[in-house]
Amino acid sequence: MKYEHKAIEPKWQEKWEEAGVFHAEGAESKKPKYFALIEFPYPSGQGLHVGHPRPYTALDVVARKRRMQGYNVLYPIGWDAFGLPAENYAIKNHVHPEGITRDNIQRFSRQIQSLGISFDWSREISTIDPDYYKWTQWIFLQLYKKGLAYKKEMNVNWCTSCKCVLANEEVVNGVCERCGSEVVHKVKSQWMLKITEYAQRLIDDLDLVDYPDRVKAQQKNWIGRSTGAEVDFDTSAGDKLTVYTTRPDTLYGATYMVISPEHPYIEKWADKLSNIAEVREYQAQAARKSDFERTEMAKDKTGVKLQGVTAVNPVTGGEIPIFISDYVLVSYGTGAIMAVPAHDDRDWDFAKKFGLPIIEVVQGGNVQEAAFTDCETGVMVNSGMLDGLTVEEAKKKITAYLEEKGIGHAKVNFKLRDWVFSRQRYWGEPIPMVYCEKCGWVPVPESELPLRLPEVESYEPTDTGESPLAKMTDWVSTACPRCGGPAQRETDTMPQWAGSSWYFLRYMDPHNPDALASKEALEYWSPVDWYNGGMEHTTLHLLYSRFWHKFLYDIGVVPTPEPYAKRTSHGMILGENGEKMSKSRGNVVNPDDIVNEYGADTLRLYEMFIGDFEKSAPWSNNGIKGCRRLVERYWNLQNILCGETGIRPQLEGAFHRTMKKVSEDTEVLKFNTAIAALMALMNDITAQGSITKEELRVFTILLNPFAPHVTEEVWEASSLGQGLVAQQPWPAYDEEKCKEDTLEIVVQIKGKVRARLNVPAGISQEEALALAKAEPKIAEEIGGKAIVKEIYVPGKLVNLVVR
Ligand code: ANZ
Ligand code: ZN
Repeated sequence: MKYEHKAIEPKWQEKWEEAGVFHAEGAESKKPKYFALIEFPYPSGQGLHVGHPRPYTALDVVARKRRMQGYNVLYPIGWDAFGLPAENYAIKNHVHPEGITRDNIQRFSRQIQSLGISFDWSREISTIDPDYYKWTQWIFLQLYKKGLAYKKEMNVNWCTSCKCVLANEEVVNGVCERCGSEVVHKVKSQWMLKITEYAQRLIDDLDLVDYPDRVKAQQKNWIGRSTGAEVDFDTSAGDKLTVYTTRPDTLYGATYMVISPEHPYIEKWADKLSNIAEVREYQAQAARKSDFERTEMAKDKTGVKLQGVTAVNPVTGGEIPIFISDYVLVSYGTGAIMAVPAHDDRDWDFAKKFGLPIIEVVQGGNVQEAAFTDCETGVMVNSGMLDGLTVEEAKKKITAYLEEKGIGHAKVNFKLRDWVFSRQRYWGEPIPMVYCEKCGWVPVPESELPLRLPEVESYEPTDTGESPLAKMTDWVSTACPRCGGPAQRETDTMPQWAGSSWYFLRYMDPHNPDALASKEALEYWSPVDWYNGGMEHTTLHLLYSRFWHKFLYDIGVVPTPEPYAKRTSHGMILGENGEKMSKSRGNVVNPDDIVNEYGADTLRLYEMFIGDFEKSAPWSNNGIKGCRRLVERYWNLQNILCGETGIRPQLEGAFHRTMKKVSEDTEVLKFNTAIAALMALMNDITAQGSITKEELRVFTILLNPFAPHVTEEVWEASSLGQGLVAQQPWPAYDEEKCKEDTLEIVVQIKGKVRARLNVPAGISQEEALALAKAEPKIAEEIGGKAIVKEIYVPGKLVNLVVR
């Protein structure tokens, strides 16, 4: 019998689908549930990439194993199908983005199906289906009703190439996360979602979930909670200028103030400022820079002193100057700071450049560090009532003082900003809002959802930043749902992150016309038990979807405060040369070619064997061949079936150890070592020259989650049992039988017994000598002495002769 993957693989894929073995049972199931989730793909024009199957296969191994362990498993697939690439392609080629997207979905489906992933295809969803986005729009309306969606003139990030607004999370190192183009500021009226209202809970509830530390840390960092105080400074203009500081203890050292170039007081004070022209010129310069340029990149501080308005330090009573400088951002704190050049680097640089006084107010200890941690060691000096106090004490005392005087109060601040939720593009969910001159913004009635995307002639984004939908006058003009008068539809659409913020809920009950999912389904399936996805989504998708989920929890739609009980992340698969796979580098491996030449089982094994799951790993054709050999060796076991029964004593230990290893390693992302254990067991079996039916049966079940097709074929051909391998119970190992056979060896020094060691039975001479020398008692005896002779009597004795 020859191993023919091309015949075997499609055969079993069809059988599984026919029998519906991977279809999850409904919420009425009596089994315990298990919900395994991968990030649903964007169906790009490039098709599947060898990077995609890595997480899919990993959770497929888990999902298949869970079914064998008796769980009702939900392992679904769908499409995150709105998005710019299809829209850009459509514009260029004058076709409809939906057509292209549907074609891409078909291609992706076929490719994924060829891998034998046990997805429940009966629950497939797509964010572009009106039946789906009806509920995306519904969630938006609930947010609106609770005051968590609002429209506001905003200084927003504008991608010069995508011609649309970006959320802060989409600006990475100062450029567009998607296309790498320059990001500038633009003032636009935007729909915003109040994610900031959930900032504290998004931090606190990380305690409820099992996420890698690096993911938790990145989320906390992004949310950026800090504690300090707001302090009011009197100004000669009569207005109070309020600052946010994390170091109120340093107030005596505040020798000048800085406000951001966009601070509203500049307009207010315009006629008091003798150098207003210079100030305006500086404002214009700053507007052309991104936040990134203004903060991370600005080594050389710039600014203009306001001539005509000064401030008063509230504790020293001293008059201090006010500057505008672009290192102070309008969007953080109050957009104004008290500058303490002795203890803040940025203020120090600025003070040096502008010749401003520097007063030290903390001595000893690392003050810079104290700004970021709460462990403070310094002592206050030159600080009046605070002198002699530690930083910690001084913070408390000054805050109490400010509160008592009514000129300040303790304050918690977050770096997190509200989520800019509108895009001036066609290919997204229409925002279901109508503007009426009389009534203002009015929501589209829920009974009219979905609000469908109309067909348009041209998808071209406009340079003015208006959505292409704005040109569709007959769609835009409508009647006000409240007063019936003439009104206009919102023409911006939702960002790509909308549909993916709740998709996992739809899988629980994908065809429900009356709710995003039924109460029963939500109760039964929530939360997702294991979610694997990319690190790049930590501050985007993962944060956004946690926010939506918390909101849905608050309004009683979902039963748990957190959507995902456990999150893991995979590393990338690189090209053979160790570089990121890309067309331009010519190092792309197409999974179709691998499936064609070696088979899906080999590809799956290789994806899991390639290295530490959490790290990136370069593709290797030799590695693929090694995995193909494992499949063939397994296939050939059928030829050495013998008449004996059960697991033979000489293999019992090896079998139980492998069962344990595969069971345990697949729970902790060590898929590679699980496969290595199967390879080792294969060696033990072939060394016997034969295999019993029971041995082949157990081996087949253990290998099945990794290589599902070939195992089904061997199971059937060798009549190893009833039904499908996929329906067998997962083998239980016996802890007692996992124990390795050990021997006692005697360790002598110059012929005298000095220690006895328990070692594995099959130990080699090198290992025995190394273990003997590492034994503490022996190591001590040897001390610095030279070993002149080493004798090893296999399985019995080590003798070391020292001088
Ligand atoms: C006085 C001071 C003294 C400060 C000192 C720091 C150290 P985090 O920790 O990131 O929250 N700041 C406040 N608002 C700002 C803005 N809009 N743009 C730029 N910087 C701003 O940072 C808070 C600190 O950053 C605040 O505390 C303020 O400087 C500055 F030894 O006030 B500090
Ligand atoms: Zn109206």
